[in-house]
Amino acid sequence: MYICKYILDPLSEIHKSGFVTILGKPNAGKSTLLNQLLGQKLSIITPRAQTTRHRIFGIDSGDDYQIIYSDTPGVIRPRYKLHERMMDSVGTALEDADVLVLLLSAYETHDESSLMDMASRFSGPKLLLINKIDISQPQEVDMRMHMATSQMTFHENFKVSALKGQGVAEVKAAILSLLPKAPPYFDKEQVSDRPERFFVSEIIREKLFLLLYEELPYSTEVEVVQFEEDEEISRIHATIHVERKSQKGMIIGKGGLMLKQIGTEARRDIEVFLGQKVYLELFVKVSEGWKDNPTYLRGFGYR
Ligand SMILES: Nc1nc2c(ncn2[C@@H]2O[C@H](COP(=O)(O)OP(=O)(O)OP(=O)(O)O)[C@@H](O)[C@H]2O)c(=O)[nH]1
Ligand SMILES: [Mg+2]
Repeated sequence: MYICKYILDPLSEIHKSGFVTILGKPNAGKSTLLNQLLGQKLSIITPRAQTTRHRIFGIDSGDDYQIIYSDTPGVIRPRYKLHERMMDSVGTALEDADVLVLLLSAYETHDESSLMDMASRFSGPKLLLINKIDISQPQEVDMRMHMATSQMTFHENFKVSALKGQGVAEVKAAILSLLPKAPPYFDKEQVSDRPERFFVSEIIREKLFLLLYEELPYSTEVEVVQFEEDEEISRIHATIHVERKSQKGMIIGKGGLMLKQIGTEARRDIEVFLGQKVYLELFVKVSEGWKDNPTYLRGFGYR
């Protein structure tokens, strides 16, 4: 997505705005960091890798600033067209960025060579965050920091716990100091570029990732097919797409129990998100091989 940057107006003399991309491997804590920076739950979070599949704007506005964060999918080597689309969205988020936040987990180890290559190609200011310090050995944290700083130059380095919020205020202060002078790009009340129905589908997907076993969540996609809001209640119909027929029964579960649990837990969170009562109906549909099918992927919002 190309974002047209505003022509400066007199306001921009005192107002700062910019795009900040959070980059890292799956599970590093990018979505946790975004939510912590925003002070609200926008992105879904699960202990499983590859939870985030889309670039998501999280917008933090103050009187004289607007920070537009991009949460991004974790950097992986693509195995399906789905992954290719996910990595394309990471590439675009890097192209648009004024500031890059590179988030490395001190707790897990990955092959980070492609991630470090991407980060080193970014020519703007970079912040290095070593995350999960609450559960990591100090030597491990220092080693990760040394490994990254020996490969490229960062404007500033931080040791953080995105989960506990440790060090996050300092990161925001550093971001504010690096933002260019510009007027706001979005309405100051806006928290994301995505509509409510996108977050509704994400909440359902979060429950699939939390409740389903092994590789099954990776075969699922959620599509909100009907979303009607009135003053009293939101009526939502969503389809859970699976790749193969055999997976359909596993999602529905014995006596429909699994689907019921997914629905109950999702509805509870959607009610909190929308601030009103929700009637949620879930269907399961086989969309053979959707992860490698451009038509399905387009329909699910992967461009
Ligand atoms: N202990 C601890 N756990 C964390 C911290 N940050 C994130 N986590 C946990 O790490 C897991 C992954 O967090 P996410 O925020 O979903 O990670 P992500 O980088 O967005 O992952 P993908 O979307 O898969 O790329 C979750 O179980 C989080 O609760 C942290 O600072 N400390
Ligand atoms: Mg994420």
